[in-house]
Amino acid sequence: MLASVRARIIPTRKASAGWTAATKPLRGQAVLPLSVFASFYHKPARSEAFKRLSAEDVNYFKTILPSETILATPAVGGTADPAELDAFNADWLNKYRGNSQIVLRPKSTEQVAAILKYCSDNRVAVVPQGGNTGLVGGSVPVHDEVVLSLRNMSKVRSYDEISGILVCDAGCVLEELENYVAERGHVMPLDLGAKGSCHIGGNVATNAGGIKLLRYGSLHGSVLGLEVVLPDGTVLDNLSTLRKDNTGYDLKQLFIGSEGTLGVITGVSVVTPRRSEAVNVAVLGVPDYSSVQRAFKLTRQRCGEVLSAYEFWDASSMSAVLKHQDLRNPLSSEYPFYVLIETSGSNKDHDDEKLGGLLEELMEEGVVKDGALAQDDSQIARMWSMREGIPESLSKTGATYKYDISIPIPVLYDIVGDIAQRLEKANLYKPGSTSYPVRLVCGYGHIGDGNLHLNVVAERFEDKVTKIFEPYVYEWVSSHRGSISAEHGVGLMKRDYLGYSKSPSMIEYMKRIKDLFDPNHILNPYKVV
Ligand code: FAD
Ligand code: 2HG
Ligand code: ZN
Repeated sequence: MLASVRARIIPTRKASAGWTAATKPLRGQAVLPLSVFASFYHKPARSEAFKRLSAEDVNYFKTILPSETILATPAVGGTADPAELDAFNADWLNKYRGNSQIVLRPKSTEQVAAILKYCSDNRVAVVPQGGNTGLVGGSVPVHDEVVLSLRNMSKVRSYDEISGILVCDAGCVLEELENYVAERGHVMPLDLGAKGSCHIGGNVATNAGGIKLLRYGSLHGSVLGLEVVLPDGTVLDNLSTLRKDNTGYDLKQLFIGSEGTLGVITGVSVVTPRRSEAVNVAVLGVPDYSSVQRAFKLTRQRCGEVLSAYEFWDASSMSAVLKHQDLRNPLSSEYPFYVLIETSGSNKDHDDEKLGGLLEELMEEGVVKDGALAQDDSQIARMWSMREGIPESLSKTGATYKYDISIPIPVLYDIVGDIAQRLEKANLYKPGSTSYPVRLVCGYGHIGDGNLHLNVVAERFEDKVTKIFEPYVYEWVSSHRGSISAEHGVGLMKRDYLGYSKSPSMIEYMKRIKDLFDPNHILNPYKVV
């Protein structure tokens, strides 16, 4: 029999509109002091090619921007308390930390263009920032770069209810867009746990994947056009709303996933699919990883055209969620693995029959030990909160090391046990014990896309722990011809490891593209290439 769900839903996480909005909405974690960050990651030396900001530069910014959109500390002639900039200098993981003395929040594309032209002419380094939910240290300054926040550019420009094509500013928060299109019978083609804070511009800049990729594909397919300001102030107006356009090179593709290194995205045109009439979600208890795979194969066979998500997580991930979220296990006992299946179709009876049949078959074959089928929208939301609440729950457990890898599904989970063993051998971890530096090793992710999130939670970020995974994880991924970044990007974290997933000639051409768009290398320096 299928159990019912009684867990409580996590309240919707909303982004606040104030200056401190950058990292706070997702969790109430304090931003740590600068000294804590200094030792545990390799900070490239500051390039002396970049100008050190002075009051003169800030005075120039005052001529092109309204004063309320400039946050500058006394170090550069402003009046802001340096603590006000903490949320822009520290990333969501509290792992990377810059020392910027100024945040600019332009309200229009023209203002972005004027800022970038000045910065390029004067060799002032700039880091574009969206919701600051990135997980690879790409969204925060490394040293004293100007933070260019898109937070003030958050208007829907147009929406065509026939085609479902949305054109909006890059600073629109994903969840707000989701609500906007939902009222018109559509959905955004991507969804992720950070939706309450991340911006559509940040999503495009990172080519975010998330939980709907299995159904709607990547942003390389759903983004129809972009408006991008290049480092010299040129506005590339490629804000097309056409599904088909083969007039030469498709330049927008270069900016999708460019992580703020080639241009600042100011506008996005994206196609939004119709909302499905019938959505079903089930959470299953699975005895081992090979059954997770068998269940996936059968799910695709039985639910093919209505399958919209297939996610998994292990028992350690579940323990963190149950400890830190106001949620209860919908199943009657604990299992080594959990799978979440979502179907979205147009005929409820048809989908119910398909999913019900699949679940019975999975149970009969012993592939699945227990299952819970959501009975209404609030149970669906609670089940998703369980999966989406994993990163936040792990952050509440301690300092979280994250590896976001793509490799063939059959060996995807092996790395989790492998890393746990290496940590145990080094006397840094003992499962279930809290007296070791490492508290938890877990794996979860978008198994339908061949994407695992290996997370290791420790007391703190420190070299002796990092040394266990780096470069080991990257070597391991490379030996399986996988990707060292399936969806989170390269940022600062992986820039020295790019060679594990890209050939020297690919990296050389990436550098040439960077030189072409940003000859002075002012945009998001020290990151990606
Ligand atoms: P930021 O973090 O502010 O910036 C990310 C990068 O993009 C930086 O390099 C920045 O310079 C650049 N950038 C931002 N805005 C612009 C712009 N307008 N123009 C040019 N460059 C820009 N990621 C996934 O792929 N899938 C997931 O399922 C997922 N889930 C997550 C869940 C949680 C709880 C958290 C905290 C993060 C998750 N992420 C996920 C990572 C992150 O949310 C995404 O990478 C997201 O797309 C970043 O958007 P953002 O607006 O916060 O960008
Ligand atoms: C997810 O799928 C995100 O939940 C975050 O991509 C993954 O935190 C992570 O490792
Ligand atoms: Zn993910």
